[in-house]
Amino acid sequence: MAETVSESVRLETEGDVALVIVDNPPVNALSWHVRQGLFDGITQASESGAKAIVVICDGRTFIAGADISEFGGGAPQAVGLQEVQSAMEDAPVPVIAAIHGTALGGGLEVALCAHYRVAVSSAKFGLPEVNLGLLPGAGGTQRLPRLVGVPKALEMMTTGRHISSAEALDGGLIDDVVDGDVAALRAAAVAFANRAVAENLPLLRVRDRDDKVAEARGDEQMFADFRRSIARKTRGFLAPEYNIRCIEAAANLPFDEGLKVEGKLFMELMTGPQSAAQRYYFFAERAANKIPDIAKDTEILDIQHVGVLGAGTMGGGIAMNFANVGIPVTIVERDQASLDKGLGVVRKNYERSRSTTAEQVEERMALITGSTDKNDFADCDMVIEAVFEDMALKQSIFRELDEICKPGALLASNTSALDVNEIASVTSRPESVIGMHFFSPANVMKLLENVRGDKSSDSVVATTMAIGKKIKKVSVMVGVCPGFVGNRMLFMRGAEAERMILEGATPAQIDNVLDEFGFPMGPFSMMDLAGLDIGWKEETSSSSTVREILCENGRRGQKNGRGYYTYDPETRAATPDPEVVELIKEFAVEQGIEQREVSDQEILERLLYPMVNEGAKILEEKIAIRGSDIDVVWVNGYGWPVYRGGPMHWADSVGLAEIVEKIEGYSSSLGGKHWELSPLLKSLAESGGQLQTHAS
Ligand code: T1G
Ligand code: NAD
Repeated sequence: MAETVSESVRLETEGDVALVIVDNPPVNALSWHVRQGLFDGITQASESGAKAIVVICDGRTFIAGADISEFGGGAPQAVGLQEVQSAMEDAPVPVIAAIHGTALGGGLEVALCAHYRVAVSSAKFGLPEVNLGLLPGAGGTQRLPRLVGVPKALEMMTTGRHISSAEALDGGLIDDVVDGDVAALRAAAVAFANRAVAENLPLLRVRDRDDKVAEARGDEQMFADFRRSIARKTRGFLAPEYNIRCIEAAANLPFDEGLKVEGKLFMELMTGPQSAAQRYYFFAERAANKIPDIAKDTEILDIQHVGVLGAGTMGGGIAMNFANVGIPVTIVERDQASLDKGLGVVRKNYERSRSTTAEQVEERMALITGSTDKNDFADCDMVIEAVFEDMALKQSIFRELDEICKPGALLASNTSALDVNEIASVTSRPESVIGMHFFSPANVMKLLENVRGDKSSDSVVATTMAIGKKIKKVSVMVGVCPGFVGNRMLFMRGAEAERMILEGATPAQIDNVLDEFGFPMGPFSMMDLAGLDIGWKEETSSSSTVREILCENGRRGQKNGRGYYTYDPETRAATPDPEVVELIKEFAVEQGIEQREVSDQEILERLLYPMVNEGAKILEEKIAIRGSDIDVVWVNGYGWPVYRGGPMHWADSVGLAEIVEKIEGYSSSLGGKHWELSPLLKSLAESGGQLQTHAS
């Protein structure tokens, strides 16, 4: 017989065992009523004469953490997590945590306060707070290393990685694993509880364990080595270092002292801009999945066989995404040589990947069938075109696909900037045509910019979002305009970058400004990586741009070791090249442009404010559904540092009034379309509105 304790927690009994059951969909987050219910439930069960207590959850997962949506405040007063945890740890009878789905963050911290942990074999465990710019603030930094040891705790807490049940059992995090579903878990946990009573097993409090942390006590070298090993990957992020400091405290201080260190560092992060940005971004990525005018029950096409046209830079990577999730792919090239080259690159990429076993390489290669005949697309459910960026070529291709492909097949173009409506207009089924803009390397980059045509059907729109999730991409739906969202804003940044090198800033100076800001690389390193000669033809070159002049001087970028930078043939390290600065200076003189000192602050404003302005125009034109979608595009597709939230969130944090004033200044001093102020930006600045929450 169940007894309700709070709106999301109930008590049940099975013999001598009391079960405290949490039911707070979708992920049993530790909302105030869950904490209150857990505390009241554990207390009641402890006083009920029950000989043991099992904490278990309904739904798809054990507690997946604190309720992030409550961090902004406003939730009703309720007991804190520490009260819940003390009630569990200090209970007079064995407390067993029964885990399925994902025990994450505060959820794992609750489980660490049980005396024993039992899980289903499919369960996952993690302290991913670092991905929210935080650290585990409910004792996890002190209890996890006491169970799994310092090295594992360091790795888990600075990566946020979810580990499997097998790894958790092996590492001492859990005590038993059972195959099956929640019902099997409940039975196993009750049996474990009864055995604990029968065998009078000790009430093990993790906080009392010391052996695992003692191994690292005073071992400064180990911590220094670990810091060095993650320095490059965590550059600019505060939270990883704060997590390490807490684990150092766990190794070197008594439990309660360590808990104080954790509490202090947690609040520093919680009240700082980085975590605010990363928590905003957590919900932004989930919001991007939702297309307001597409009904939840819209038909999703069943994609069992995919076709990819073109096995060049993009085609090969696109095919890998589908093979990686077990979907057969037919990839078609214009001739055998191009096909062999493309498939060769795919195999090499698989063989190079550390996460792919030799057996998996063969499995995935077996799912990719090469051909030079487009008729082999006849029974594909979806075809993605990735041939040269040329409208006439793409239109002739779509005319052919319209003939070849079965009715209802989804026809997508990977164009990076061309008009998807124009491509669709040459077919008899524009409702089946849409843009699916992957990013290079397509098997690595997480972003998928889906480009909705005027006639793309609801089912085609919903299917591209669903298939994006299936191939583990972060999908964002955007409208048709030149360059869509990402490239369109990038063009504005590029225009100012090219202007400033003529005014006296060097390519290295400009790249360093973005490097400091947190981007993986600046515009000039990016151009060198992509190749300076993309779209360049020697016979028509006329020294009319810096890029043409560099190409005319034999500079192609990284591919020939000379571009805006010179590259070490062994290490690929880039060195600023005074010859390039000289070439730019000469061209500036020819253009009558006087060179001057350009400050880093001016460079930052002139690179990022035009992007913000263009983002606002994109919202005005309803090309993006909401401001936060623009941030998801930039974080996942263009390396915008997530601890700054994205260009819209960042602009709001700088202050829109400040940015409007600067844009008006640059517009009158520099001119150019990209400095024409967006009316939306102006009105939001005046009304105190925000870009990140603006829904178009
Ligand atoms: N709080 C509030 N809402 C949450 C949530 C959370 N912790 N986790 C998920 N949701 C919502 C999410 O917004 C979405 O809502 C729905 O649940 C499904 O999520 C004290 C301080 C669990 C692996 O970082 O990693 O504990 O969009 O689409 O792909 O130390 O969600 O449907 O309206 O992601 O199946 C630590 C965060 C918190 C885990 C499921 N915990 N969540 O993935 O579904 S900080 C985390 C996830 C903390 C303590 C600290 C994933 C998931 P909507 P979803 P999914
Ligand atoms: P690429 O030149 O590397 O590859 C294009 C491939 O298409 C070549 O292998 C070519 O042989 C093949 N091809 C050309 N005509 C064909 C035909 N009629 N039938 C079959 N195959 C044919 O180009 P890419 O970089 O892979 O770009 C492909 C598309 O993806 C373009 O629209 C581009 O704008 C877009 N895109 C490129 C990038 C990038 O970073 N390279 C990123 C996103 C989108």
